[in-house]
Amino acid sequence: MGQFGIGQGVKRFEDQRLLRGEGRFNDDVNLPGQARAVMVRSVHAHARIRSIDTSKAREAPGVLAVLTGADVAKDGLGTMQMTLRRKRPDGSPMFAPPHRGLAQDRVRYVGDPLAIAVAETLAQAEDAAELVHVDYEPLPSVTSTAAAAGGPPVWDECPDNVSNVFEAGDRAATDAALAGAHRVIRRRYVITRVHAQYMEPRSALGVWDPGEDRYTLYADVQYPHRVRNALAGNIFKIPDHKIRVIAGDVGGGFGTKGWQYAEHRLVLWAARKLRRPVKWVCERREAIPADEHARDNVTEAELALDAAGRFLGLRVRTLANVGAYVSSDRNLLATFSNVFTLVGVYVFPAAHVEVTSVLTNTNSTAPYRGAGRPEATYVIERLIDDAARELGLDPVELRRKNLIPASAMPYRTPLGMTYDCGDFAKSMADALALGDVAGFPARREAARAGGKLRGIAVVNAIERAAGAQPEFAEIRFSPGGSATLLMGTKSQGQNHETTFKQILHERLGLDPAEVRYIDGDTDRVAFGMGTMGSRSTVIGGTAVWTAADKLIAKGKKIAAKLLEAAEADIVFADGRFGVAGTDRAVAVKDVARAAFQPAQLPPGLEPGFYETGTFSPKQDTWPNGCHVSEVEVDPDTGEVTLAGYVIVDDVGTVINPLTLEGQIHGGVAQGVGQALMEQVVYERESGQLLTASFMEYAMPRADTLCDMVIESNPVPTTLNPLGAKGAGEAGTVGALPVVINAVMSALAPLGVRELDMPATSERVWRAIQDAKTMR
Ligand code: MCN
Repeated sequence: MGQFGIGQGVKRFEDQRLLRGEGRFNDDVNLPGQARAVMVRSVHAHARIRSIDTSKAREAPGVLAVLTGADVAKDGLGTMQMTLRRKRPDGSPMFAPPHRGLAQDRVRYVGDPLAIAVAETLAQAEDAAELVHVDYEPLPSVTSTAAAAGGPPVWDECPDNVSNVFEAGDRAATDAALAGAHRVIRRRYVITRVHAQYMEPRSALGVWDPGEDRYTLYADVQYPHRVRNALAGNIFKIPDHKIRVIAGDVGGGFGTKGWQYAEHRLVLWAARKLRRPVKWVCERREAIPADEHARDNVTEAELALDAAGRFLGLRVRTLANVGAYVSSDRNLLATFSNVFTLVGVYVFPAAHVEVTSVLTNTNSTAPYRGAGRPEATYVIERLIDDAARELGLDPVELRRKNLIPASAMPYRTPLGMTYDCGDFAKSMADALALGDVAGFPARREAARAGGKLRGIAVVNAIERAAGAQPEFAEIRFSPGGSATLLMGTKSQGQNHETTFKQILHERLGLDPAEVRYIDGDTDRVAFGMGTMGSRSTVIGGTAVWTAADKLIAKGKKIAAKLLEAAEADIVFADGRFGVAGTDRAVAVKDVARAAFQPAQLPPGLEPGFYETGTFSPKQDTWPNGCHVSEVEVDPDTGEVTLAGYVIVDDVGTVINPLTLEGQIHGGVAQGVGQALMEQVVYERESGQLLTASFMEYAMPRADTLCDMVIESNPVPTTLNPLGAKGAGEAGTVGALPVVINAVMSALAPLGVRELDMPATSERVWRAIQDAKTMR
């Protein structure tokens, strides 16, 4: 409706503030009397702590406190709680050791926090941290996923380093399908470890108010309410109203700005001890050692086909690296929750997947844009291309033959998921046309004439988004008639203010410029689960819709009185309550004002004009899409250049095509980054982190990407009144496989059969040289 309604390409309202440098990021918050904290982190991958000598540090100028794991233990700080009930292969309970905030007897990865130095100034805290002397006894370590089981134990209590095993699908049916198949294609794929590299490194500012005996944490987190609940219930063991968490503007989160970082509890704890605010800000070079990492798995996959090229079964065995600690359920999310999309958009009579989560001397892994879906899509889509190559089939034909038809919706997959709707064949057909796939051979020839190898790939992606967890919205009118929208989700760059104001405008007709937007404050917003799993638009947006519906219902009663008409004759449209068939109407603002004046109200109606909405969907939505990409490879240097990228996606009803495009762009960039260059690398022998700074950790830049053509093939879902599906991760899910498949397509004529990400020029060049010597 109108220029701001659903479906309009509205420019982001928040940009006015952000582009002028008037945002309020966490580091912009500074409080009187604030002290600065610096973390002391392990320099070893694995070591026993013989002793920690803080005496010199404590005597250094300006130092207020130097605290260690022994202090944490003395004060009885708790740990996060796990609710997942996984098992180890022998049936014993999952081994999921939590982090205690500061390591107490052993450090288990490079960067493991073991002390915190607090001083008057940052420089003084840094100096003090350097004076903390740790007497380490180095121990053997293991950082490699493939070598974890059987490597040196990260925890003595878990000698084989296997934390837990997760299974889905039908093992016997899949074994039978593979045994009876015409052909079985077997491959091993490695998905690298990456870091989210948000623009705003993490930070935390802790405050303790002795008058109220209450904590306030300012932090750039994705789920303020759940951070509060965890800190209150698990760490400090106090009622949750004793803690307030405030997240202002957040410069990116991508899944790994989650909820159990040690620094959150440590700054609050130190603030109470010192009776003054304590602030910690992560240095850019500290980020990779300090933050949760992502992905990192090794998969053996088997695809069974009949003689006609129909898929019969899929068997997948994955080793997933969870790092040294499993501090909350979310550390396991990416390892299991989305293996369910391993069968992709294809008909599979049988499938079985087993994920073994292994402990290593590395940072914990956590959900990161896509959280398991890019990994799952990578496996199935690479396997299909590899099968096509091995069997001499056209990869697009092979896909088309096995697609789940739109007529089969809702479709239950052998991994137990029900896709509610989608038209995969149309998305693929549209993408093939947009990407001029038919014209590829000519482009390949032209590239060859210029000494380049050109490759193409077509990939279908599907993801699970916006699952069954509640979300909250409140629409609050003042007696003066102005409106405030309060949301339980937290924007980290996903333009929530714009999106939710559009939905509010669509339903209540309010001018976005006249609506105040609030999120990220547990004192002001009653409830929230937060932003992850591309859930905010679907669930938060429906909560807005629900609250608006309640206001419309109440408004009709008030308007009936104001317009001297029967309630049944009142209709609401375009922000006005009117009497049907007449031009008599009142604006929602006027109804809101009247709602605070008892004399204006029908008898018995409660004054006030504010309503909440809490929506909990019954099941996930299934955003999907087709990605087509082309690359050119320089055979002399191995350099890969992205030459074309087309996406046709189905996120159901599009709320805002402009911001959606931004989300897809960003998501693709993250997928391309991982496919071509990003990687956290540890030295095998020592377990040392080799990629702690941007000198070693390569990030994609503008010239890494190419123009993208993005079109929609929306199939609205009936699972929510908006018809929307999640979108925030869609770009990444398809980008990872399509880029590597395109590189493989370019290299295949040279005989290159295997290549793991990242497709750096060195790796590609080596693959070309190896293929030459094999011939
Ligand atoms: N949208 C739309 N129509 C839809 C769905 C979404 O127009 N049917 C648009 C809206 O503009 C909406 C945005 O896409 O605001 C994202 O919506 P949604 O899919 O609901 O995702 P969330 O808001 O829940 O964001 C989470 C998602 C995830 S899980 C990661 S990781 C991620 C991502 O969003 N992290 C991001 N995008 C990010 N973008 C930025 N800038 N920073 C991050 O940290």
